[in-house]
Amino acid sequence: MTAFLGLPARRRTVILLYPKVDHEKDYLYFWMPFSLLSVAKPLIDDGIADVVLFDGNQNDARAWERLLDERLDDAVCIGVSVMTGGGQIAHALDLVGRAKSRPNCPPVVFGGPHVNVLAEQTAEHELVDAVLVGPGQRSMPEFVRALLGGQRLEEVAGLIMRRPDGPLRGPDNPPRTGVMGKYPWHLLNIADYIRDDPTVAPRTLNYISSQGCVYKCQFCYELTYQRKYSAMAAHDIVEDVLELQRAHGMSGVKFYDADWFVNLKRAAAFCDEIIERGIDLAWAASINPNDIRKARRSGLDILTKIAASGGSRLLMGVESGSDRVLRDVVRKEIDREGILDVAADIADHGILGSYTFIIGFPGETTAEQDETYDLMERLRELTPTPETRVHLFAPYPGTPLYAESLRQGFEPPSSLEGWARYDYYESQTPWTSAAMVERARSGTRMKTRPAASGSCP
Ligand code: B12
Repeated sequence: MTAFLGLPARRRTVILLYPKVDHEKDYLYFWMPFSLLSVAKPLIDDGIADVVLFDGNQNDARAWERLLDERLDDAVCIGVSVMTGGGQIAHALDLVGRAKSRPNCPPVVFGGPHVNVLAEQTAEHELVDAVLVGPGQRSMPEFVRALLGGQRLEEVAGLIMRRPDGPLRGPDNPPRTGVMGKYPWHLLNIADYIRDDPTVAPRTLNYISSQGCVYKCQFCYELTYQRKYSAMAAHDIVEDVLELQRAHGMSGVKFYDADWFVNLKRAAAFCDEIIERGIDLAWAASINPNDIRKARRSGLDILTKIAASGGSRLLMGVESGSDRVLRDVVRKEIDREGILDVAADIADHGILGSYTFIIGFPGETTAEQDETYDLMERLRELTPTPETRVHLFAPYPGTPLYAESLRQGFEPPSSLEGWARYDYYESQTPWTSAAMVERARSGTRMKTRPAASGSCP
């Protein structure tokens, strides 16, 4: 049916590739690639394949060539994770090109946030044999089974594959992810990822305990999850945290969920269990300001629980200081006064607020930008002094503000190669001037160790 099927049955290894992310010079916070840990887990748990995981943030191209020397003969496929921006696509194409130049290269399948929004365009690239749209927990085992002859390719959820007579498409891959947690840590050298994070603890690791988000921020990729939310139970997170403590001496955990507090009962149960079991842990997580207001409305004193259980920092996208932008452009479901109120509450509990802003929304006026910088100053009057980080608005495909940006004259790349050059640190829109970029950079003030230039979201 296709050249892929009929791979020698002895091939039993899936190579997973997380390409390097280019960041500020000497950026330290490269964290474990949970995208691929999530994809690897069912392959291993269900005995479908052995997995090797190559993290380009920890290993260079020579290490990749060595891995190919050793494992390519045995590989059933190479799975690549890419997000838009950050140079990942360029690194992916370089490393996949090296694999493809070898005669024994198996099919290469791309997945991840970029694929989830620009699947067709990605699938057109000559180095890409197939793409899998959506969460990989379900699609990747099906794809590997199909390559090994146990399933038909057209049954693989989320599949798009180029063929001479038009693309082959599998059924939709639903956005709810299901399985999470108890990640296959043995695929990584965990010690390489432990960071001395001044806002959390000297031995901090990252962790993902949920996927999806229920809010509607108009610039955000999470909308592609269609507001479907999957999350681990509180007790399972605690058990995983304890395992990382026991095995690796981890003293702090930084949750990188899109919004760790979507399920407030889960958040409260996590805090309670940490307190009741006397677990010595510092932790940080992402939060939407409305989560705190929801907790208040239901009589849940979530901030006290967070502080009492070692929660040291809350990361919150504030986005703008202008009520018009918050309401009409971002749809943040909160106004400037509401944000100040929530931020004051966070500070009053002794928790470090880390607030991110976006400058350069389509249609945003200079006066509205001034309001954003003014809000930053107001927030910095709080104690403990919050961190602030300013991002330049970059239109990300698949979001409502991307469509709006096109209407206002933004010209997007038209190929995977074009997206490979999409640099999020530089202005991407015709309405963002060099002066705006300079001013945005001066708004970022983060707490980093002296040795660590570069700041961490
Ligand atoms: C950690 C993180 C980073 C880390 C990098 C990761 C690392 N290991 O070091 C850092 C901090 C470096 C980073 C940087 C950036 N990031 Co980032 N990051 C994240 C974050 C917070 C978590 C990623 C994660 O682990 N998710 C959990 C996993 C399980 O989900 P996942 O990655 O989506 O993977 C699932 C599916 O996509 C799919 N899948 C993924 N890979 C593969 C591969 C195959 C083969 C298959 C089949 C399936 C598959 O299956 C997985 C399981 O369901 C996400 C937001 C989020 N919570 O997801 C943003 C996110 C991925 N980042 C994003 C972006 C845009 C960036 C930046 C480019 C810009 C920015 N705004 O921050 C920068 C790069 C800076 C630069 N130099 O330009 C966007 C991507 C949007 C897009 N269209 O691609 C996200 C989604 C945030 C957002 N809401 O906008 N990031």
